[in-house]
Amino acid sequence: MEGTIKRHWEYICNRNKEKMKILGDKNVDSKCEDSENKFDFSVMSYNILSQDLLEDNSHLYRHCRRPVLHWSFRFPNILKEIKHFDADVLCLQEVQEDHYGTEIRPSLESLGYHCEYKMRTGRKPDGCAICFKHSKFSLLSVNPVEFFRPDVPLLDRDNVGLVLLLQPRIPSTASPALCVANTHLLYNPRRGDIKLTQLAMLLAEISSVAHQKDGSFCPIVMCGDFNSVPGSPLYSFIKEGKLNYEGLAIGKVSGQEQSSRGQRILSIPIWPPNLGISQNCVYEVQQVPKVEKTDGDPTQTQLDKTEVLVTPEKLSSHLQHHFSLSSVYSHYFPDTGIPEVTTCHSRSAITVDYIFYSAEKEDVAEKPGAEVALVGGLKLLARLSLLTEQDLWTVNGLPNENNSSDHLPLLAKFRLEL
Ligand code: KL2
Repeated sequence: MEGTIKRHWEYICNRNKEKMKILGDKNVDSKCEDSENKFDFSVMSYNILSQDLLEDNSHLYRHCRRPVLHWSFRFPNILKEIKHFDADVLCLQEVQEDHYGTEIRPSLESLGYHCEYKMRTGRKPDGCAICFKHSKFSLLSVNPVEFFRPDVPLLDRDNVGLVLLLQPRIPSTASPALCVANTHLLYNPRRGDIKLTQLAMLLAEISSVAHQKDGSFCPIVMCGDFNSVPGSPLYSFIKEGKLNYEGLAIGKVSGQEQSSRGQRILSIPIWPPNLGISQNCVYEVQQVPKVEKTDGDPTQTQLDKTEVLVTPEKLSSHLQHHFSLSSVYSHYFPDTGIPEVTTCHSRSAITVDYIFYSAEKEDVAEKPGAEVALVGGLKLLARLSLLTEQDLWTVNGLPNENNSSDHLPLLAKFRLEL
């Protein structure tokens, strides 16, 4: 019998417990640990492998026993997994529209989820869904992002993102909102130029959605299949908040492929000005800021929202973003250095899926020089361990009898301290 493969919860020890205690002594009493002052929630990111894509790329699944590839076999397994892990927020990719309407959405609704969906543009009828437990959150806004732009020749691909603003349901305490983003970036390993631009568009939308009245950002969780590997320039850009892409070959951006022979290097800038997104990954607004009346408070002269003044673009090969994002996973097993994998089929076994989050300040390493804005922080409490490629081949790779996608679900438990 084909075995199931054990994944366990890794509880993240709090390196800063002592620091927290001191803070706690000063600011709050021991009630710090009480439920009134924190909001815990869990997030799953899962590429569920759309049946159309499975059939279009059937050469990737020749190692699989035929019956495990049928949707009628796969969906009950996927649903069982979702039900078992019972995450408060689901970020699903490769959600096929017909299956979403007839099975996925109704099933998730009966499990207590509210579901939002953004279908890819063009002919491929799959997309990204974000579903959340009614009991944990209410919906503040739904913000779909289309990466296809008829006026920007570079952006001729049909990938999408979805950004929700959620209000944690907390009795009698004010809580900031939570911004949850989900995406599935372009697969094509050679087109790092498009992938980076898609990412910049998602970050711009997150900036605009997560932006709060006081100029800071609410806590952010950004999930998805980024079709980029750990340590790649695209990945480093997310984590570091900056990237100098001078001289970088477009096929090197995502790290999926080794050879960059004969490849173009990224142009400077990567995307044209008419996209309306700055090199800092925020929306540009083609207007001068309103200067406050003469008696105005000087701090009020800042621009509304995340709008920035359009200055003549310096031809600089530097990208930035304003968030300080950490990855739930560390991508290598600490004892052996063996890579974790999130997807495994006959062509590759790599990490391409991530849960990024805005970590609370104590968790963030000092980043001198980085222009990081004030972002609401989350504490990572736990994650569901990933597996090695070798682990997965002991159960015949993916999909198999029990794991019905070619990706594994990623899961994290977070705490929002109030
Ligand atoms: O890598 V993925 O699988 O995140 O699991 O994202 C894409 C690929 C997904 C959506 O485009 O379809 C898969 N070779 C391998 N996989 C492909 C190919 C391809 N040529 N085209 C699409 N996908």
